[in-house]
Amino acid sequence: MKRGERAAVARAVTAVENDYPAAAAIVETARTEAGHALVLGLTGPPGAGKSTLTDALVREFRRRSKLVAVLAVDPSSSVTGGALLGDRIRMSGHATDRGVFIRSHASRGRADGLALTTSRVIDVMDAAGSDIIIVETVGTGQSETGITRLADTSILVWPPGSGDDIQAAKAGILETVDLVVVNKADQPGADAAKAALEAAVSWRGELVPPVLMTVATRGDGVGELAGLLVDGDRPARRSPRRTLQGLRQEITEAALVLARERARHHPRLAGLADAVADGTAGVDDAARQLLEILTGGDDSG
Ligand SMILES: Nc1nc2c(ncn2[C@@H]2O[C@H](COP(=O)(O)OP(=O)(O)OP(=O)(O)O)[C@@H](O)[C@H]2O)c(=O)[nH]1
Ligand SMILES: [Mg+2]
Repeated sequence: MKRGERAAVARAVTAVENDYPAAAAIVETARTEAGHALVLGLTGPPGAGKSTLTDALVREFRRRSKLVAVLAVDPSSSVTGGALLGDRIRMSGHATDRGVFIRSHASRGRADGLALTTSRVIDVMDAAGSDIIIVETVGTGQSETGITRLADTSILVWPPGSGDDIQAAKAGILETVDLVVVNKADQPGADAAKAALEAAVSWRGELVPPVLMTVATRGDGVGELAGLLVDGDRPARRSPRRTLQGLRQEITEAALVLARERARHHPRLAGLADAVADGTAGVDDAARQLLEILTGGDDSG
């Protein structure tokens, strides 16, 4: 997986998605190795052109010799739905490109449309050496903003002619998104949609996201978008992904110190050590018991 061998990465993702026994070790390794990739989150209403834009972006990133992974998150839990999402991207000719890794998976009913497994799969793709990971999710409402927490840069893809829905998005994704793309700019109402979206985010002051126009089917505007994403200045705020990575590491280290400290002075330690010596308890078992006491906050001994 760490060497980016496709079959191994695919197996690792499957293991993590299905919570196979190997998953815990894979997740642990992936977490330790992850942190290099730029994670892009694409979200927006159904049919806005997210998959088409993803496909066009992949082409742009490949021209820049980036290793790309795509994760299409299916909001339904249906297996066929997930497979279809993947097929839609796979059909477009990246299938034989060794520099592109494509997966789709179901979000298994999580309210924010992003399962815990999504973040784990991102870690696996990151650990496998991806330079850029594109995550596609459907949705614009308040409950759909999970992507902005998972991604370094989140992008809202919007089609012309759905002006009324902008009000709904205003209370959700438009509060946090880093970039807005009016796709299908070849269709009527694109300029009006751009203006409406610009108005809807204008209150964000210094953090107003740029609003771009693309025609994903033709690749128009996609080079500019790709350039902004990888070459341009990073958003002013710290990358949430990197922050999360740093936090995890800090917590792991702090927890280790804390556990060692507490265990050393715990009144139950001697008793458990005796039980292990007697053979009435296994080391694993005794350790788990003590950990349960420590994490349960039960210091009574
Ligand atoms: N005219 C035009 N059609 C487009 C453009 N981009 C995408 N489409 C078409 O719009 C339809 C939906 O595109 P998708 O990329 O599947 O949209 P999506 O947002 O991924 O859809 P879901 O994943 O189902 O939510 C397809 O028929 C595309 O060919 C565009 O820029 N212009
Ligand atoms: Mg799609």
